[in-house]
Amino acid sequence: MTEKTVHSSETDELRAHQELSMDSIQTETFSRYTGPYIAGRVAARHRTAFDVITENRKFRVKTSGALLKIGKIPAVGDFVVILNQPETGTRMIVDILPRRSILTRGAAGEGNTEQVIAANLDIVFIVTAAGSDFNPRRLERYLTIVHASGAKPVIVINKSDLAEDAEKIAAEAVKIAGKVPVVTISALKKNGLEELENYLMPEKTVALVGSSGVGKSTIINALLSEEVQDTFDTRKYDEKGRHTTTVRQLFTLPGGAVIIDNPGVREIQIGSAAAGIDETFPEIAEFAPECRYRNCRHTDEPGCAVIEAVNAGFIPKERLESYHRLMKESEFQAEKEEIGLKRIEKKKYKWIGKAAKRIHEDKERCR
Ligand SMILES: Nc1nc2c(ncn2[C@@H]2O[C@H](COP(=O)(O)OP(=O)(O)OP(=O)(O)O)[C@@H](O)[C@H]2O)c(=O)[nH]1
Ligand SMILES: [Mg+2]
Ligand SMILES: [Zn+2]
Repeated sequence: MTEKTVHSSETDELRAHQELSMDSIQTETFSRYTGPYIAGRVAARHRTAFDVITENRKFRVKTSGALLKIGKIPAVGDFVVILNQPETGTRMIVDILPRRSILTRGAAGEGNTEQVIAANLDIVFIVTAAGSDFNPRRLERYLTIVHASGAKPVIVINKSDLAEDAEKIAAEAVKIAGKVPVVTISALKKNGLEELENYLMPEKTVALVGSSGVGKSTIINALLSEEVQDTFDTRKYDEKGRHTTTVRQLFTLPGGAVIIDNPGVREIQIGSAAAGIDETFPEIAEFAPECRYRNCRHTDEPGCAVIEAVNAGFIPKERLESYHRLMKESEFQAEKEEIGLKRIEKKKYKWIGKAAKRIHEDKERCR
């Protein structure tokens, strides 16, 4: 049988800067597979197929029905196992190796499913631009989802060349950053890139997130010293991005780090990332143990140490307000998810009930 009949539509040569870098943990997990299997990493996701980079090729493949049935959908950054049997025309993803982190956000609009941004990240650059994009409240949202993901956030303030007061903006970011590093750069002028390189260690995976037009793809091009990603001139219009990057893409930097470019998003929902909220508001977490009630919500409870700290000027009022907003949002999301699950359960029982009735009727008829 020829290569053409294989179910993966493309057998590309690897795109520049997309060689596979498996980390040692994944290599070990994969070594349990013997037979016609190959390991790879998901470099891009298309509507129904995935680009997977393997040791020396890139394949466009689908996932097995069995994997879909159990609701396992590969994400960019996932290490996957491909069943590769060219002789029978089979080439598909049959397993996803355990993830060490997963970055998700709440879906915009009505749906109540979380959207996976990427998997197996070590560090996430939360990119903002000095100028009108800068917004501490939005940064808090990003910090929440990154803290909840298991990866470490770094706040990157890009376009320092455009702002006279880049220092002042950085100071604003530091105020809400807690222990999270804040780096100021200009990707266009290639200023401060060496500070980013501190985080781009071999075998580490870094993803860039942030609004459209803040310069994520420009940063990738600057780090690769090559125009691998399209960028779009925001200045010609209104400083707002044009959603230039539409597909998540993974690249390997010369030093061995893997970097993932993401499409910019208009608004960032935190989903049910409650786990990340405490870490995003360390000053609130610090006073909370002093509250009279253990499950104090810091709204109007007597003996609330957090409210006292706000009144005494230790915690800015906006921070507590933002905390409340995010808590409410994550609780709402959790509730929605629970209702969704219950509905599915209900449907399932209804179906089982119907099936049982049918069997019973069949039996009656056979008598
Ligand atoms: N002045 C200045 N412009 C920059 C800098 N970095 C990026 N830009 C410009 O900002 C515009 C948008 O950059 P992109 O890299 O396309 O932004 P993006 O974040 O990838 O946007 P999406 O793909 O839409 O999410 C381009 O015109 C870049 O040249 C910078 O440091 N300084
Ligand atoms: Mg882009
Ligand atoms: Zn309290």
